[in-house]
Amino acid sequence: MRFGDFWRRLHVSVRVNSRLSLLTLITCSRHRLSSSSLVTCTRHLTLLKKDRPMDKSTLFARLKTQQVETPSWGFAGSGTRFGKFPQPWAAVTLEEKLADAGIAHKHTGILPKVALHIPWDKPTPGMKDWKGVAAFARQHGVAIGAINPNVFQDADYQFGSFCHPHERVRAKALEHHLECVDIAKATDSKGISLWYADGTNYPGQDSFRERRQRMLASFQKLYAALAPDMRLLMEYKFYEPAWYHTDLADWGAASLMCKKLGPQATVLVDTGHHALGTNIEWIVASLLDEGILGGFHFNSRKYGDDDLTVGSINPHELFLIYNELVDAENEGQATVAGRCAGQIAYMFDQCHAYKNTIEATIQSAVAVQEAYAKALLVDRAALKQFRQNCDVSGAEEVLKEAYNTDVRPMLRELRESLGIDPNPIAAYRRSGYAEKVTSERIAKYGSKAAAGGGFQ
Ligand SMILES: [Mn+2]
Repeated sequence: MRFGDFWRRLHVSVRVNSRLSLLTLITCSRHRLSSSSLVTCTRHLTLLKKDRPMDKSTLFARLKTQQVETPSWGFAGSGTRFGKFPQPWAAVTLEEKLADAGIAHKHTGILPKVALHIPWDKPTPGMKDWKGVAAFARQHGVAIGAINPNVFQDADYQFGSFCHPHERVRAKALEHHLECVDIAKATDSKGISLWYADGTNYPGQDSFRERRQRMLASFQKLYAALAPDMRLLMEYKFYEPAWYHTDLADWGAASLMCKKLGPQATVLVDTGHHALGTNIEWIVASLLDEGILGGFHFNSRKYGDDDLTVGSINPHELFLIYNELVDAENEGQATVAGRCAGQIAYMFDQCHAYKNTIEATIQSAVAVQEAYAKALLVDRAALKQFRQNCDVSGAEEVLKEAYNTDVRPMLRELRESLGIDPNPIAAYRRSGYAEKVTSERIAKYGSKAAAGGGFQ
């Protein structure tokens, strides 16, 4: 290190520590804190300067438990509601999607499962059947995750699926769901992930209550077909494609439905499915407290259900969501929230119309690792003490300290300990996989690979 650099760093260090000391002293004196609070203030200051609240081996052990499912459709071509764009590297067949998912897992170590979408995904002739699909996935180092029924594209579903006024359409939707349960059994998947486009577009179009009752009756038949170790992951979304009302619009509607069904029915939070400004971390905390949070679809959004790369728009929100999850995880088996947090199915749900699909998936994996690592670094004892003392700025500073920690060196070390390149994107680019599959797929499909994707 050059002498000038040393003094610049020292100056920054002194300035930062002085500012924090001053803030803490002001906070402590303003609120006339008790001696125990002062101890906490001092401890917090000490933590800011030295060790983190969690020791390294515990931290690494926790980080090694993190797993997220990738969506098969995230490796396919994509576009917008206005058009689909050629992406010559995009996977078309299920074989190609699973192979790509295996590569994303190889470079990150945290993406061991792939969620399927039926009927977008189907066994290729070489796979023969669904057991063959699971075997093929295993050859690529991944397993089959949640099975997603699709009851929003067939013309029969124009006016709904489980909520449709006609019994014939509801029966058709149920039959498709039951087929998905069979696929889950054949592929050793434990989750049926549900999203409905059901809703109305104009006042008076249909009866809200009758639609709700039709939906519940259909769910009850589906629930009865589940294996004992399977779960329903019920997603909600407040609008789109229906513009007047949506039958499962929010976490309250989904929770009420799940409570009527039983413990195998849980709510899935898709981070892109809320009105702008909604406090998602509060929803997460509430669902944890009820023991009914079953899964996540992570993605980023700026305006609507944008399905952008995780962490690209508001990484602080992602951190605050993970902060609630870690808080519950730390309670272990002792509480409803702790038990709930231990069983959550984490998934991405995003489309990549403008990026290389595998690179965007790797970026998402890194984003959730960073958010989880930062949440693990929150000094929960200090946070509790500040909260107890109604010390608002003190509590906020605890979160800021964790959020502003550069966890990238720690994650690079974690990856090296797992035998993974510390920089996954660079390693993926060096591997030549993108060039290889691009030339293979152009040869197979032409330069305009078929685009898939959709809303979910
Ligand atoms: Mn989703």
